[in-house]
Amino acid sequence: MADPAPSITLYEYGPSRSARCRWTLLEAGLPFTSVDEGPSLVGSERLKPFHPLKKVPAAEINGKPLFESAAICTAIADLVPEHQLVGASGSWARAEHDQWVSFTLSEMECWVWNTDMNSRVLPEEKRISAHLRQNGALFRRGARVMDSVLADREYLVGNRFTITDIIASFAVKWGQSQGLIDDFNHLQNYLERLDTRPHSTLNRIGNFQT
Ligand SMILES: N[C@@H](CCC(=O)N[C@@H](CS)C(=O)NCC(=O)O)C(=O)O
Repeated sequence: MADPAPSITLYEYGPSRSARCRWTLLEAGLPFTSVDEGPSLVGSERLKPFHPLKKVPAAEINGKPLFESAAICTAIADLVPEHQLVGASGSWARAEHDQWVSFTLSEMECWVWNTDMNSRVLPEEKRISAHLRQNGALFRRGARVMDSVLADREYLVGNRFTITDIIASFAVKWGQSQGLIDDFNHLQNYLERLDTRPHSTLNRIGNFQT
């Protein structure tokens, strides 16, 4: 008898990083319950059992809470190994997945997030604008690496679509929304290529409000 489908609840808000998890769930073909109450969900007590900072995304998978978008996407992909959405644990493809996820979050996404925080998310009196230009330069330093890697391949791991591309493309798209990849043609083509996938959530990015 086939295993029962896992029970999955995704706490999400449309344009947030939860879009990564929604896209992964759709690629995985897994049923899930969505809790999306708009921006009021972010920071609400409803999230406390699932995220210690009451952020989105958060998930409950088979009764267990999980936070951090990349961790949620990877856990979902591991539930459906037949879809080959991520390399198996212990494989070199998995090491490359971990490499690109870390690179995306620590060399690219943190800079555009800091810019958004200090230009539109935080209340005006809490914003610090002194390093906005530096944020852009540091994002571009990481993006240039990814752009050159994508010069001769279509996807980041194993030259096939995986959730690594879901995680990375969200940060690339975020950089595009800040005007930071205008001269990176391979990254622009990468976004266009990924956005042709029927389940792409790339068009959700932007317009984040808290
Ligand atoms: N590294 C986390 C970031 C989570 C995060 O900062 N989420 C934003 C929405 S995209 C949020 O909930 N912000 C509210 C806040 O910072 O208090 C992830 O990838 O899941």
